[in-house]
Amino acid sequence: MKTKILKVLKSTSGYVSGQELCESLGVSRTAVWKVIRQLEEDGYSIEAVRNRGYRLLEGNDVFTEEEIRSILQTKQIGQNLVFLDIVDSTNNEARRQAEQGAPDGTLVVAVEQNAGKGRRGRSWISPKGTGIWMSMILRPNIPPEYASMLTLVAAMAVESGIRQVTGLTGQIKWPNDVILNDKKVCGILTEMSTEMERIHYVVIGIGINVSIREFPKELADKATSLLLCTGRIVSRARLTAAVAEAWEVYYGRFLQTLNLDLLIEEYNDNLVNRNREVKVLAPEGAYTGICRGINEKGELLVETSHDMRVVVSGEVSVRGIYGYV
Ligand code: BT5
Repeated sequence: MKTKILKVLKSTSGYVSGQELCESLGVSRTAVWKVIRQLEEDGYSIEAVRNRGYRLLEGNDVFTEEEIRSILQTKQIGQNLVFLDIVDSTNNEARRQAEQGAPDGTLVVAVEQNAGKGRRGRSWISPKGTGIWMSMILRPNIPPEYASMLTLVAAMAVESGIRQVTGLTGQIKWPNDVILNDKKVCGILTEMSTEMERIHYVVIGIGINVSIREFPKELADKATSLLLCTGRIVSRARLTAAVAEAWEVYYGRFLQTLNLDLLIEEYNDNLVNRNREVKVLAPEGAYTGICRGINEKGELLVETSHDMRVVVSGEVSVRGIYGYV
């Protein structure tokens, strides 16, 4: 019945009265209403107006396993798709699945995380139904020290996915943030398990704020969402697919050279703060310099008044002089 009601709503541009639906399906008004509620829970926006009926609004954000599968056009990422309503952290789940032998390219997606993680023990807020909280499992045959470059590749894929789906051009804040309107719309967390000098698996966690309307006070001036930037509801399923597809393109280029040679120019074009003054917060002390872009290993070059410093991700934060970016 759900599919039938959905079909009627999709094929009608105006309102469909509850009465019509009841008669054509031979069910009660309450039954119809219940299905409408289920469709809304799936992510369809349905307007209900007294004496006129129901109308399907555009800009739906249906986020189900079937919806993602029906859009995804990747060779590998998400071919094994793990879709969860709620999880502690998709990175944790991906690690558990990887330990159980989940294949290269497995994608773990959740509607909600109740213990989303940032780097260095920080937390990532991931409210239900308002973002893409996902992790990819990769099993690349590369030395462990190359893995930090994958975070940069993922940031490029996210920026490209957002651009394709919304038309907005984002920027990348080295090493793991994607920025829109000078605020963070996406964060990336790369974790790995190594054995000897080999990578056992890498998990790349991606959090994209899609329809968060309001952030906690302490994040309000540095976090944003696609809804806040576009005023529109963006389809999480389409964006998930677009990011996964873009990932395969950029990752393919990375694998050709095992460095960022083929990506560096595009990366630096999108790098926030390029040729501007930045403050580097390193464990041995803070210093300022002009950000000159990344090198082929994904390290950030910062020119101080004395020399060119090479900043390696890890314990370092880079800030603009005036605030978050
Ligand atoms: C990150 O850490 O930016 C990595 C975030 C990775 C999240 C994804 S979601 C799917 C997967 N599963 C996980 O458990 N994690 C990954 P970091 O650079 O350390 O930034 C964390 C900081 O960003 C926090 O301390 C807050 O200040 C801020 N923050 C928290 N939630 C945010 C949000 N939703 N949007 C923007 N900023 C946020």
